[in-house]
Amino acid sequence: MKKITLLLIYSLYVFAAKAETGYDLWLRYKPVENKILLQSYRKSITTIITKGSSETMKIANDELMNGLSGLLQIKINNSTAVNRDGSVIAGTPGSSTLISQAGIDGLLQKTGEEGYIIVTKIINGKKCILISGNSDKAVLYGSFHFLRLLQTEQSVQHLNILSVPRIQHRMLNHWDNLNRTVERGYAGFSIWNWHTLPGYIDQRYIDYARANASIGINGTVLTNVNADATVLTKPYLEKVKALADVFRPYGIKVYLTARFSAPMELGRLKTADPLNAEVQNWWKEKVKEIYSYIPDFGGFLVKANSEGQPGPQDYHRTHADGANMLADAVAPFKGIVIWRAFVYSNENPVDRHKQAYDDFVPLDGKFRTNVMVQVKNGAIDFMPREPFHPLFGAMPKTPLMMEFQVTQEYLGQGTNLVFLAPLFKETLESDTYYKGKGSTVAKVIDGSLDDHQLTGMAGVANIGNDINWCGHPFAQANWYALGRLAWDHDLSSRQIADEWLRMSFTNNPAFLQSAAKIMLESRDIVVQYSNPIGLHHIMSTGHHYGPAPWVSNLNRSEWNPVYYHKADSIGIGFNRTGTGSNALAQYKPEARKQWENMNTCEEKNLLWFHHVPWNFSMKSGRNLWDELCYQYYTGAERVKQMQTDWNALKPLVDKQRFEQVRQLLDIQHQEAIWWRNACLLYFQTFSKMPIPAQYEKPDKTLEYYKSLRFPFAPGN
Ligand code: BDP
Repeated sequence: MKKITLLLIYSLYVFAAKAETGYDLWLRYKPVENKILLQSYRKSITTIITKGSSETMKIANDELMNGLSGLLQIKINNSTAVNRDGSVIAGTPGSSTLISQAGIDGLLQKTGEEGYIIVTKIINGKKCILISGNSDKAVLYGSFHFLRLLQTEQSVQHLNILSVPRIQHRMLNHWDNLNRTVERGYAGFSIWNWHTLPGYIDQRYIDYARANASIGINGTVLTNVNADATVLTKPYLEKVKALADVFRPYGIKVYLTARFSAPMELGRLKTADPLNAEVQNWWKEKVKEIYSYIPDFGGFLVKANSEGQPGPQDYHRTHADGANMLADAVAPFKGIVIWRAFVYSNENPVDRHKQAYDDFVPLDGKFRTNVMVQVKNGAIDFMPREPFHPLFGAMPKTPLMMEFQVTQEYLGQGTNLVFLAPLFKETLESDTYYKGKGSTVAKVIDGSLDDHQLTGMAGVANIGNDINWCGHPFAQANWYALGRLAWDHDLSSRQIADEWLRMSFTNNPAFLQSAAKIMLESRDIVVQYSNPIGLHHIMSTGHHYGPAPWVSNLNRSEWNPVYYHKADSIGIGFNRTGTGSNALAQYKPEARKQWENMNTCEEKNLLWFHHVPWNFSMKSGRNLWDELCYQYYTGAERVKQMQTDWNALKPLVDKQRFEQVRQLLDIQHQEAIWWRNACLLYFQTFSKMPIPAQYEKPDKTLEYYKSLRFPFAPGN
């Protein structure tokens, strides 16, 4: 009896001691918890045979060795020949005769450059597992997939996996400045320490590359879209080269943001006009210089003529003129240009929702073949909920790249637990109807609808130098989700949440059930307590932290929240129908149908498209005002439920991460109440209707909420 108690105390002690910082992300390789599975894994996996001498293959080998010895808690040996059951053979047909003679040529014809297979085969009479593809990088991807099978406790008995990425360019966009601040970053400072580069290679750069490779990310834009031309100077290119050299064996290419006026700022030219020969030449020379440092440089990401950035329109040229000039410069080196469609102008009185479409649709067919136009998921700006951007399906001749925001600028920043896969999926699964039913946004961006080979998906990174990379322990899941969906947009949010939880915490079924529920509901919850029923952009201005629907004094009209909600004595919402801005006309008639009639419009987007009377009768039977109250109160209440659910998981989570999430959920609950109270008190000044009696009344005044200031809010 005494012995059992001691054992129990001992195991509790060990558990408590294993506080985790989160630095290891989803690559922890903790011992397999399920003892029966562990035994079967140990039988199925005994030896590793990796073939090929490249750095990439060495990385794959080390990952398999480290991963398997961590997971299986036995010594795994490297070997060169198959002489026992359980050999894991990793390599390409070019590097390994074991692979080239294994009868898998047919399969490898289907995997392209980056796809891979993981199959069970009998070789020399022994049961083996083959991880193979047509490049070393593909083998590395396959190795991470194989490890994931064990991390998530899948069987490895009869493997028959073939996996090919749906999207060619799977990228992170860092909005990192050269002074190490991160625009819209909530996880500390930039991980790029420009000052100590190129001499000092932080272990983090390597770990970053490894984490990205594990989820198939193959490109990274190192610098902010609000670009600084300094990064194109020699000393900085030497630093960029150092990073590119670290990332290359992990299959990751480096890209930079190009400041359009760089020829003037660095080259002392009088103009940056893209049709000017001297300007064109300056870029050609600059590009040559870049490739002399980084022979596989990916290309440029450009924000032009948007929010004060310079661009071709400064010279009365089009976005295509600007993009093509850069495209011609990088084309000889096989580089690409990613030109952003996030443009709007305060001189243009047209609904901001419509401006990018108006600017870009006439340019369809005018871009060089190495240009992609990068479009945000929605037409306004990464809102908690947005209808899909009308450009998807409207530029069939141009490869459109998806831009999601992984950093939570508008979804609770660093303090809220919000899993973004449901948001990403909502956009990807939206039907544009542009080639009939089933013309989803996913099929536009994966090139399948218009037969584009050049395809891409990017996420604005949420990574900083915080010990756990992303600030909120659950924010790592959004980095993970971006990579997984860029590889395969058919994966469900549940599957991604489940994988990430198993690898980042535990395979314990009780934990998984409850934690997955928290994650999967979290995005709906943040919408409910911040921007329900299609409200948008009512965050505080500048830093975007918290609510400020009352702001109306900024000189750019579309930077004022009142521009978006248009509350008045009659109702609330932005009329984007034919009697209003008619942004709806930018969608195909069948897509429009779900929104155009106020009485049948899907309610989650109602106030996005309609100015709706306060007494309008909603599907619930409540009038609009009461429904607004219901949504705000329910959202805040559901955060309480998240807290209760999380607290119940205490015995199953290490102390450090349990406490971090617990405290952050407390903050989130306070913030949800702040959103609820501030918005309802403010909108009530228009509706003049009471908050229904069953709800507890706000304990502070509207004046109090209006007086709040956050001069040092992060990310600004
Ligand atoms: C907005 C951000 C701003 C970015 C801009 C962009 O508030 O910081 O520069 O998007 O995407 O959401 O260019």
